[in-house]
Amino acid sequence: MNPLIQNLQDAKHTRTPIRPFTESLPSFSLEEAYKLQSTQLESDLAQGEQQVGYKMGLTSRAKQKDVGVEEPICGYLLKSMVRAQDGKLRIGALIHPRIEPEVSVILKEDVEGDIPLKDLLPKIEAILPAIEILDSRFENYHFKLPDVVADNASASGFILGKKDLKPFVIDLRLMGIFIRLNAEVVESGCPAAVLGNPLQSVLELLRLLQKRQGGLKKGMVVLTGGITASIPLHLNDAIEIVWPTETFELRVTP
Ligand code: OOG
Ligand code: MG
Repeated sequence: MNPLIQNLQDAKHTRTPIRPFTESLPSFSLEEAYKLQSTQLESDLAQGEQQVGYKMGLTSRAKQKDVGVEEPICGYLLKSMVRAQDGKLRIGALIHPRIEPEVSVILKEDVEGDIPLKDLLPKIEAILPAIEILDSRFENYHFKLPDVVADNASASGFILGKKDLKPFVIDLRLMGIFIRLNAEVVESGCPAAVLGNPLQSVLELLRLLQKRQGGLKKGMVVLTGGITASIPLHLNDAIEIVWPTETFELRVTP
């Protein structure tokens, strides 16, 4: 196995974060990083995993400032990353998890290429509020662009909401949200923070995938990127993420 992939897997399984690759390999490039990401996806699939979609990352200023990286990236989502909305956020197997509110888009048809928004709209099955659970395999979330791409954009898990926002698509950009952590409001924002409109993030993903002769398949989920800065999780934290249409209430457990 590629030694960098081995390092990432060891970090995950031993819950011990590692130093960014670019520290010892300054020439490690974004292109190599995406190749490494594809190799990991292939090996996950070979081990019986199923790909359920893609995630976009670093699509808002808040998130770019979070980690000091200024360009959108993508990663893949596996079936094993799906978490039920059962009121619990289990972090026992994770290194240093964080969560962030996102808009997710579910597709009802295959779609690919550099297309305008009006061509994407009829291919959307649903738009659901979502929570992404991040768990960088790098110490303190310190990394450069190629590191985080090789680490599948810090992907660890996600929870999908229940109420379709598609009927509100005109106002999607303005659907304000806030986050309460242990009864205190710690973040607020609206989906416009993501590239002006989170649906633009899907178009950006399609352009990124086109470079690798790929596209999106019917039924796939796209996480469009964190709307606010992410929130580090600690045992017993009580978290509420409030959307106009639904509230996620979560307790952090082992
Ligand atoms: C990188 C992943 C970024 C987002 O939504 O911007 C991301 C990180 O913050 O560790 O998922
Ligand atoms: Mg995210």
